[in-house]
Amino acid sequence: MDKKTIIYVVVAVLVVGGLAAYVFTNKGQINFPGGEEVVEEGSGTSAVGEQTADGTSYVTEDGKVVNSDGSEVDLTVEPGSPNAPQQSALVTGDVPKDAIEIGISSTGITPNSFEVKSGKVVTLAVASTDTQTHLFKFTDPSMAAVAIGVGPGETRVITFNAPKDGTYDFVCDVPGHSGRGESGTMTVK
Ligand SMILES: [Cu+2]
Repeated sequence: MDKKTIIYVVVAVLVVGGLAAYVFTNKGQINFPGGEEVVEEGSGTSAVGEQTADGTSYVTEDGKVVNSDGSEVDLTVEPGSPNAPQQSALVTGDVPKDAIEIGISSTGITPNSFEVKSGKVVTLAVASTDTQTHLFKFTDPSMAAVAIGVGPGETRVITFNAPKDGTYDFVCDVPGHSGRGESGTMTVK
């Protein structure tokens, strides 16, 4: 090989090698359409926040309970309506670690009083601890949306921001149940 041929070979190797390196490096940077953010439905997290249990409303990073569109839940609307805090699916394993556990049976609601801080995220895990269906709800219209229905032995969860300071009575709304002692009071300070 003369000098000229050697130069051609060296240049050719550099060009091919450079091209290969370029293709190889860019392979890992291909942007797939719509691949910026993956939101798995029912996974407990979304762009707006995290669920305390499967099916509940979301809690934002700054501690606001919101719906999937990011708007704050309304505690005065019909329970189960789109703007209400949503009750969870049936809880079969552990309840969320910060939940206040409330058991309802024909002998009453346990505990029948608890205290929370105004504005703070409150998670109630309501269970029927006997063989009956129970319906936990607050009597004050300002808390009308916070309600949970549970069949025999079932547990469900609901999460909301505690209302303004005051005392809020709750009952089991199944006819005849509050009269036999299924009632209690939430104190907000
Ligand atoms: Cu009841």
